[in-house]
Amino acid sequence: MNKNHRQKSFNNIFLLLLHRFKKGVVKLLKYKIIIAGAKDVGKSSLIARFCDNVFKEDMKATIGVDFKRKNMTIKGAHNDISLELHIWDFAGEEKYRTLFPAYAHGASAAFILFDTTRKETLKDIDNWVEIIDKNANSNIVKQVVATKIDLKSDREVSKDDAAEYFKKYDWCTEITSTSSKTGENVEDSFVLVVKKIIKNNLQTCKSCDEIFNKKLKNCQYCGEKVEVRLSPL
Ligand SMILES: Nc1nc2c(ncn2[C@@H]2O[C@H](COP(=O)(O)OP(=O)(O)O)[C@@H](O)[C@H]2O)c(=O)[nH]1
Ligand SMILES: [Mg+2]
Repeated sequence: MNKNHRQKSFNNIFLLLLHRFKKGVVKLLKYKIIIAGAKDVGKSSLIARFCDNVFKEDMKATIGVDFKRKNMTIKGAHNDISLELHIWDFAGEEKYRTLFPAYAHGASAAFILFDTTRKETLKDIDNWVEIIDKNANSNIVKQVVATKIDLKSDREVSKDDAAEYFKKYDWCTEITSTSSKTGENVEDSFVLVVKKIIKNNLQTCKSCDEIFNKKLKNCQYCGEKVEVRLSPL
């Protein structure tokens, strides 16, 4: 064995050990999530509650586009699955509408918000769904969120009204209801959506248990051919 060969074998053994050592340890996968909905429905407040666990009565209006990062770990069947979420906030104002397509581009999930205290905010949703369907990944997760449920006496849209309005969308099987003020159901809504992102985008290798992109036909870690796609959850 010459020096080069020895070095190569050493490198391979090192990589193998590194891979063994890393098994079961989380990998960071990055996904873009957008928050859509009319002005003042509570987009920025939902992000602030989820990312920083804060709520402001006098939340400043978003100008153009804003962006936050948040790491999240979901317990999978074999591994913990760690994700870095890139959460994009948007000003719901008409004057920024030309930016919508670029905003939706490359997103893996969209939260689509309406305000339970203002019936007219439902109408904006149809506009958003059209923009998202035209510009985002075809397997994007779309999640309708009913906001501000702490304002019980101001409520204009009941659960039944919302279910009736959204039944035209076959993807809309469940609507989540949140309060960014109390924090009710905020984290759970993100967990729900992130699990759907995982199901849509990732698979587990039956041979080495590693998690990798669903589009691949062979495991990117051990090379095993994919016969049946296994969900990481
Ligand atoms: N009571 C209550 N107020 C909320 C809630 N979410 C947002 N708000 C208020 O609604 C207003 C608009 O919220 P904001 O997040 O700026 O809406 P955006 O324009 O969609 O980003 C602000 O005054 C917030 O404090 C909520 O869950 N409960
Ligand atoms: Mg905002």
